[in-house]
Amino acid sequence: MAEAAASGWPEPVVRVQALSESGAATIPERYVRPEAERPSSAAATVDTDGGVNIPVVDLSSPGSAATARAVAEACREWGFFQAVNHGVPQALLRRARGVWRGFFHQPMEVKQRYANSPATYEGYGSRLGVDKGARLDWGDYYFLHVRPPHLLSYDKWPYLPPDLRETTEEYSREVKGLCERLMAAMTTGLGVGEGRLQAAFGGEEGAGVCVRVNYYPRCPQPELTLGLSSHSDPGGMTVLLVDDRVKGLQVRRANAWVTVQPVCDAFIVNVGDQIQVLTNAVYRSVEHRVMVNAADERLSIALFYNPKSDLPVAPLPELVSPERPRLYMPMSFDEYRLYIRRNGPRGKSQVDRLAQINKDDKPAGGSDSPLAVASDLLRPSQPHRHHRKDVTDPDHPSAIHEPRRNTVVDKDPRPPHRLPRRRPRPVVPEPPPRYLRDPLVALFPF
Ligand SMILES: O=C(O)CCC(=O)C(=O)O
Repeated sequence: MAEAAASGWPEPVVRVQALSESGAATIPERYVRPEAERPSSAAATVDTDGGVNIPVVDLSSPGSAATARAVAEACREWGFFQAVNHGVPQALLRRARGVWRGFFHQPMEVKQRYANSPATYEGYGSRLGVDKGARLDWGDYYFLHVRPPHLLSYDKWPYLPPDLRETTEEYSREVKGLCERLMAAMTTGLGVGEGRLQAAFGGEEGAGVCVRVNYYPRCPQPELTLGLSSHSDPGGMTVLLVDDRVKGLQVRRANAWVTVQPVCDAFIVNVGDQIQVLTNAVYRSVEHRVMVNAADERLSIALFYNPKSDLPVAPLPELVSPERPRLYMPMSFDEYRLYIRRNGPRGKSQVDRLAQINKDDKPAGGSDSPLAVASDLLRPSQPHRHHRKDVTDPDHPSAIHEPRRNTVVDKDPRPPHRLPRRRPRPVVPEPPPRYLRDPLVALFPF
């Protein structure tokens, strides 16, 4: 316990791989999901054997109008697609999978040298979030930063297997290049000026890159648990390399979960919350989750491509119109991550909640600065006073275009001359934003 407390976790960390290798026939209670969240629940599962799958997009001519159209359609309709002919060498994909499988197959004491803590999340981990007694996912992971350069620290990268660092570096460089090509295609597909999305990320140099390698050991009761709970990705875009042989990823489609059938050596690309905000919800981040199974372990490598963390992110003005009003306040990725960390992964409710807040009145104090919104949003365990509890339905975007509600003053039945006068508010200097004081936020594992 002393060891766990020193590492910053609220309780001793249990490696899922160790549970799996113990040979127990049942999983501990903490991994059992509530009935409605289980893979076996009544929510329909559409298996790809039935022919439904996320779109497949050929990137062999990444700069062409046809590619831009296909990428845009997939981002609008699904928020997900599989990219083939993406330009990242197959041999590198196999090496990347190989070195990381090699890492997880080392003896536990070797991996434990890289045990992570919630202070940075970098390293070998088995849980996301620090809520004591939280329900846990059936998976271990390795998280590391690649960009910006000041966050890269090779001593947090495993030095065994011997070619892991070099391979991971090459892999991240290549996939970052792919992200830049995808950003260009997404921008053309939106019909906005060249480079607009990339500029909103702080340019190619400003964008952040981090990698999470997910390792899902075999599970004796896969019908009761999840490898990764349902979530949308908070960052910009995710490029995921999955296991070719073992299925597991499920994508939300209306009220069903579509099990993705991986195409050999393709990447799975998905829109994150930041691109949803920038595009004023033209492109949509979509909930997904991971199933585990009893027969096979599974490994996936997620590269998260994020906006520069202190830039305000807001809908591009050219995507805002009277017919499609601005859905989101400006908020930096740092502020947003802090919000997520406080609230924990909750499907898609966070980004939809931001839209709701913008639709309602401005925060108390009359300011619509990002900090005012963020600090109001982030106040722990106090619902936003302007926020309706119901979240918008991600599958019915028109639901988020209702007219603004009237303010309390507008509803006052008395004639205008009898309205009480508002006293000017005293000017109180703002304290430094909480996210700047919180050592965890800049390093949350996305
Ligand atoms: O392992 C997978 O297929 C998905 C991983 C994922 O969603 C993530 O790392 O955010």
